[in-house]
Amino acid sequence: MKESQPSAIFLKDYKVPPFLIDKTELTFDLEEATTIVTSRLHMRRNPAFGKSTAPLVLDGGEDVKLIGVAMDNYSLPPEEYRVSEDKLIITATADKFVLTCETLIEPQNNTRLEGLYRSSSMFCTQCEAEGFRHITYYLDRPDVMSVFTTTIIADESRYPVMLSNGNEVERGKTEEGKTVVVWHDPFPKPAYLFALVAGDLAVKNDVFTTQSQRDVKLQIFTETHNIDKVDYAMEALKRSMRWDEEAYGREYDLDIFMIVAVDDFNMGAMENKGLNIFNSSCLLASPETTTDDNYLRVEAIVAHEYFHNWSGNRVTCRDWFQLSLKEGFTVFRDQTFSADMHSETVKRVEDVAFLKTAQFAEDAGPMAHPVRPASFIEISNFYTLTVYEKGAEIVRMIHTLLGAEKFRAGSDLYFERHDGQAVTCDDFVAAMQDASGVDLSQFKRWYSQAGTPTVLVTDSFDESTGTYRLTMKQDTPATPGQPTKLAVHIPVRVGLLDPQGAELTSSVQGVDAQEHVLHLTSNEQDFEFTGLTARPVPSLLRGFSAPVKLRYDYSTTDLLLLMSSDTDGFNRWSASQQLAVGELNTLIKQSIDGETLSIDSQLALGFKTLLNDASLDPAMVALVLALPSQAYLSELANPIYPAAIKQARDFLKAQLANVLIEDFKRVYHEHNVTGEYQAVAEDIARRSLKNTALSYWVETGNELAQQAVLDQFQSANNMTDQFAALSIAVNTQHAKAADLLSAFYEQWKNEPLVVNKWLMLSASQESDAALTTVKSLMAHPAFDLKNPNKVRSVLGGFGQSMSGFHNADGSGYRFLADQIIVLNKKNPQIASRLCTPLTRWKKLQPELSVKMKAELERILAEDLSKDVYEVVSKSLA
Ligand code: B3K
Ligand code: ZN
Repeated sequence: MKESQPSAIFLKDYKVPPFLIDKTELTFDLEEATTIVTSRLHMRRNPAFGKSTAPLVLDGGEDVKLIGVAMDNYSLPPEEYRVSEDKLIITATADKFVLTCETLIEPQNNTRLEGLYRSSSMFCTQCEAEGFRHITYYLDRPDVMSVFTTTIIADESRYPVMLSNGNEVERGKTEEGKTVVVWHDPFPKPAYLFALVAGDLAVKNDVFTTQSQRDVKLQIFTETHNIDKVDYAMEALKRSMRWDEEAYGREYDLDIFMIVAVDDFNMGAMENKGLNIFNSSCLLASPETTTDDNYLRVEAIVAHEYFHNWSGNRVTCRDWFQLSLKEGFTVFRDQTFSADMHSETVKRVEDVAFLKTAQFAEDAGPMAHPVRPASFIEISNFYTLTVYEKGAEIVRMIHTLLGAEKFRAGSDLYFERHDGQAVTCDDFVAAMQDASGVDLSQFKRWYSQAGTPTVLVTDSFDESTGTYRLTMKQDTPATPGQPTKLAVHIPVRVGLLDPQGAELTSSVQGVDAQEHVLHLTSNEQDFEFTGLTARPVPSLLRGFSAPVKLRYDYSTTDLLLLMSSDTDGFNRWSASQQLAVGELNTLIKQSIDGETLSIDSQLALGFKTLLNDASLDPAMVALVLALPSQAYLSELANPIYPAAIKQARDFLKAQLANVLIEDFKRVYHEHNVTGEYQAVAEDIARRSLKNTALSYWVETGNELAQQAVLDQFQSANNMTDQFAALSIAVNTQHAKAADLLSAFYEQWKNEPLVVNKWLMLSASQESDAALTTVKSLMAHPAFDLKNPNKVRSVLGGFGQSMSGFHNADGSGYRFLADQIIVLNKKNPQIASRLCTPLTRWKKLQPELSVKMKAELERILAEDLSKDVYEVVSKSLA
């Protein structure tokens, strides 16, 4: 352990920067072993800071070597500045000056993948949040916005493509014959949006004509062998540009928009101004190599990064505590875009299922934090589901409270008021409030309180007056550092059904409607619905109108009614999930108690109706048929018994399969999609139902079904069907599963993105030999510890498995901890992310919990990066 541990920084300590940088001129001289960066920073003291003689303190990483520093062309002698581990401090400065810094970096040794680094043969950058300081000394904070001019000098034969933000303004040669390219970005931006790429890349060109009839040049760059896989992303980009004009009135502002795909990237993609950089897994797509889910992911991420041009770049964050200002809003925007492109209900179900599984778990664990955190040790740890997904739910609730029109007025006001500024979540809410006249003062607590509120609902019906009353109680659990909570403003969308499933009109506070938005603002509140003749069945929290855990004691009959009749598609799904969770919890308890599992499943009734209703969207039917995941059941459980969860889920799936075998078989055949592959909603829906039906049919052990899996694997003309067949074979321990896995690898070994899928599936197999498998995967030629996608596939996949990771002897935990210790030095961000499954130790069954905790303690005893230290120390606190 280090002698002094990293310390936290606090939102309450925010101060405006003492200096500003009006212009930033950067020159990169790119060589194979070293890169020399020369910066000329046009600086002045910040009038908003007040009169001061404070020294100039610039941020820089350990990996930046200072060659020289000059102020207004006066070269500073060593006694006039000081270099510490992460700062350059210059004691005496004028009020206005040009600071020149020359630094040396080694991109080829940069395994953290922050700052300037190499991926394959190219140079690329990742600067958010604090990567720019690994390039040169700077005021690396988002409220310092500067106009950048970037000069790239490189050998053109190796790096014919040299890109940075903005427009290319000059091109020439040095005396030694190297090529010089100059880029200028007219929009002031923080350093986190800086980007540079140099490499031997192929390009696909296109043009987008904006609503004001300006032509924007669009370019997507990849390594040559991948350029045939960017057509879908290009179309998605054009759809996004049009959508942002129509839905938000936001037009693109530069004359060129570029995207570059790189193989080594810590996350999905990055919204650098005019030059987005993408993990190739989030950009490349072809029918043979990409599944439907991945197609939709490409579209959503292309849209997300593009939308940041306004929500993030034109209006950015004042400090990193405000991260959700841009991320929550942009996730909401990309979710709405995807809903508009495909099915609104399907998209909502998928997003909510993810939120309830992963974000709720985070919000209930040791890393729980508010959407606007009050403190952090390492900001990279706060690119979380809470900041992104719960942040998007907050924006969605504002949309619900204001209505579409006023929400748009609020967003227009926000962009108009703050264009070119670095602002806060409070500024966003203020714009929404000012434009709409809706009071959001209590609502703002959603930004500052961590934890998922529970809403407990009870009801009563007064026959004499025809009045139905809902009583709602809200409670937000204690979270680290926040023992007590205040009531939040929760919008609850509610409809009422009669016992036959027909939608009822009722009156709430004089308003007659079939659906009402109730405002739960107190700890306990009553809502009265009048004008009813019989006790209704309530359809609560329609569309998941707030990120809460809603508890209402539905009977099985009620749930079956909602499942078949609710006009709200989301709540039909939600009812099916509640029914399934109830049955699974009964089975989990039987398993824990050592009883023989048995259940008279009512779910089968609901499933049968769905499988025989041709009027339904097959994608929705598939979502209803998908039983709650092991991860979601783990989130609900306390304590978690992994083996019991797995056993219960397998048992129920097999039982449903046997009861409904004929329906699954028929639906499988009926939903085959013939003809050329298209990633369109209708075909995606059919494939998803077909493959879900196959997964059940195979559970029965039926020979025809076993054969259908093999046939589909062999004859599929697209990755969705082929990979579905493979996954089903693996997950059902098909006799030929191992053969198919080998055949799949042989077929695709030259397609790294497909190999990643193979690694993930192989690593997450449920088997007692899982650990041996994972060890052999890490020794496989396809594996590379330096590539985040491969690490995520193997170690992330392993962390999801029930039998392998949670092996009773603790060997799964020990293995993961060993890998985290190795990666902690190489790539702290990735190492820190891998800790997530270990942070759940307090919720595990006692025998496993102690073993997991011991591994966290073992990690903590190491010399740790800030990233890993924060997660592990908070988990043990
Ligand atoms: N803004 C980036 C995420 C940067 C993560 C830095 N550790 C991608 C996105 O949310 O669009
Ligand atoms: Zn984002």
